[in-house]
Amino acid sequence: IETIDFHGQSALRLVTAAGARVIVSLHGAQVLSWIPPGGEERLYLSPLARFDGSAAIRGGVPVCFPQFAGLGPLPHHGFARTAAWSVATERSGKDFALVTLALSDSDATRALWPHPFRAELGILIEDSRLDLELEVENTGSERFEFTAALHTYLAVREVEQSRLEGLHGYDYRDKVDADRIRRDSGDVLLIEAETDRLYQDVKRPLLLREYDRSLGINADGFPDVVVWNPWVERSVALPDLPANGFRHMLCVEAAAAHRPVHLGAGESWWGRQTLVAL
Ligand code: TA6
Repeated sequence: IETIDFHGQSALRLVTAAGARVIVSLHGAQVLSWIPPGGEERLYLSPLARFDGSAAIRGGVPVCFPQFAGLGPLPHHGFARTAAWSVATERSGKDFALVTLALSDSDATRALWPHPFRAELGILIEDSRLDLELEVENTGSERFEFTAALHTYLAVREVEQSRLEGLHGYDYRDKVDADRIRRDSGDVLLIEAETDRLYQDVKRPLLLREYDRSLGINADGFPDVVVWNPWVERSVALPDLPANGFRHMLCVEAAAAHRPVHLGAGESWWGRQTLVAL
């Protein structure tokens, strides 16, 4: 585990003896690269991503907290992804590397959201697995609620040739169709148009299949799954995504968004997302 400069930002690089590697920026606790043993990048990071702190970084795994998307009055996806996190713990062994980053309330967070809290993101690589665990503790004396997500940008060779399995039969809220509730009826989800869906209470694992590789997507504590691809027109509206960027990414997000999480004084919650390169 070493500290590096990544596009002008302070970041940590984790490496295991088997050759797995991760880069995580302290800006937003955002994982920006994950290469399992074998050498292929499995997260999408936009070549036009901005690293000057003026915006969230387009790609990797933004941490959405304490608000998912526009579900409340806070900035889109909350403030955790644009905050400076600090290193809480670092551990590594023969086969694994683990860091935990932490964010607590400050004048800046309380100006937006008046609650004392401590959030931690644990990042673990072991063999072909990446585990991200978000823990939130209510360190104040009053109850609060939040929504959250790990907004994972998966790298795909060609999104139209990718198949996402495991969502069959689940209800989702369709943001590209006036937030209508629909039920997924296909055996696999194919991305052939703008897609922005919040699937509710999904049993995992999911499987993302490409013609020559697959990815297992598991989660615990995050009941919901968001699937997002901006497709052609919406990509044009995103200045930090190249025109053909949408072809090489698919967001499959672990979320607690359909129902907010309620935390009483002193209580904590955690949710974990596990990716396994296959
Ligand atoms: O999680 C899906 C989503 O909320 C989409 O609606 C889309 O706007 C995306 O996230 C990206 O949001 P951002 O604020 O990073 O541009």
